[in-house]
Amino acid sequence: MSHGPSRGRVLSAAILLLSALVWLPGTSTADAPEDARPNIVMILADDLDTTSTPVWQAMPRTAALIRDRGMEFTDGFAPMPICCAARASILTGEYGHNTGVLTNAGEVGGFETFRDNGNESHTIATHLHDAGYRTGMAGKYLNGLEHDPGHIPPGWDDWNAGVDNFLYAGYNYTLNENGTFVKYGVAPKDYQTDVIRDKSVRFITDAAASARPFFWYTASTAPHFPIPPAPRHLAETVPTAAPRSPNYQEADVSDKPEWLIDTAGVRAATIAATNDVDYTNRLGSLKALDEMVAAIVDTLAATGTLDNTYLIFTSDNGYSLGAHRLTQKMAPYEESVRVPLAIAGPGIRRGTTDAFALSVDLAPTVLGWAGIALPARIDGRSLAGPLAGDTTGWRTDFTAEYGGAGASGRDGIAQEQIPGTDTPAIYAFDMPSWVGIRTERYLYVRWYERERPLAEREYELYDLAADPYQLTNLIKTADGRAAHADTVAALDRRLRELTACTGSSC
Ligand SMILES: [Ca+2]
Ligand SMILES: [Ca+2]
Repeated sequence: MSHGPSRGRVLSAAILLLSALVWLPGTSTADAPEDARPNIVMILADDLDTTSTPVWQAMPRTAALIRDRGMEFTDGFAPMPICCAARASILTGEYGHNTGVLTNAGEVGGFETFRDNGNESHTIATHLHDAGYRTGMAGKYLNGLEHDPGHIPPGWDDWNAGVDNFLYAGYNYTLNENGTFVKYGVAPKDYQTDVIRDKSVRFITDAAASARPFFWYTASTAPHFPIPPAPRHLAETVPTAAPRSPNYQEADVSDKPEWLIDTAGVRAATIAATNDVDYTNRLGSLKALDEMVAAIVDTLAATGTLDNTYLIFTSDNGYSLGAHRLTQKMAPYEESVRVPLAIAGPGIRRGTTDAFALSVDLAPTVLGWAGIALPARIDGRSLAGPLAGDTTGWRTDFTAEYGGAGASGRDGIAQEQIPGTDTPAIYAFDMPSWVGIRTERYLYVRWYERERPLAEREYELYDLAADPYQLTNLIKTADGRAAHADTVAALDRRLRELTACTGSSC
């Protein structure tokens, strides 16, 4: 037995209307309001520098859809300028000296160190998930996940992490898709950034249809070596020489620390042979990344969620395209530590700011948007002030740290090369550990932090007002040290504070 559906609907509507008229506001639990908390999409590039690479020209859609709709941080920094350490800080809002992750592998690096130190219990994902967010990711998690490819950290509802280093090649990689290993091949449709794009579109489409707010973390390895351009972009990717800035293949490195002096020749030869090819590939691979950003924004718009979604575009760390005879990252110099950062979303001003924004600030910013009280252990601070145009009392310095195992070590960047390329020559590109402090005027660095006793370390000081390309270390000589003794003493004091900081003391 049944009655007519239209009659049923009329009856339901009448009951709802009656309820609204009779019930007092706030007494109804039968019809819970939709969760109005904002959605958050974090788009991470890999090794995308902003010092030498013209990021926004290379990514015009990202410029139009995120930068021009929001705030660009012209002083965005990665204080732990290597993939795993940087990502650890993004996920937790903590410095490397607190996550215990200062490089990609070894006792102070890698996924296993991150997990074994207990960091996975308090990430951006667990905080949001515990607060009711639907969370998901696709792409690169942390270097070393290949050692436990079945691992799915807490806090993620939708997990699509690369579990081998073929991810960097763009093809032939395997993703752990919520517990199922899915192998991708070499067809154009398998191109990594496009696969991650499609997973982004699917997650956002599904999540937008549910009542819960969502957090999506997308981490293609573009433009990290050696990902090629997508097949459709190969023809238009013409050989392009990397920019020759004043510090490109720095002629006189006698002011630099010992490891750089010792390896300057082989480094310069490598850059001469590979740098422009690398740069060309990087620009080509950014095209698909740019299209992914557009696809994400299109999907947000199509699902009616764009106006209530925060979009973050940034990179884990920068990259040296021949500056100081360096390739890769890890260095305390501008090319390694500067990253692009643009954020758009509800209430955010349009424009630019030169407030120092750090990767440790992303987690507290996101938690703030979600209305989650900041845990005391978080070292970064919410960017809400600068995003609203208010930089009153904002930080004027920060510490940076790297914990690699030095030129002869097997830790560091070698661990993130694709299988078959981990030759001894590549280990030579690693560098010793360091800690540094960056103020608005100075960069002060202490080298060999983990390799040598304090009395045997080496130091650098650059006056960025006079020497923005960091060509002259002011304290290489005894005369220089005497002339800058007061400056060094003050920076050294502050460095000691910051390298031991935790929570609000950062
Ligand atoms: Ca990276
Ligand atoms: Ca020099």
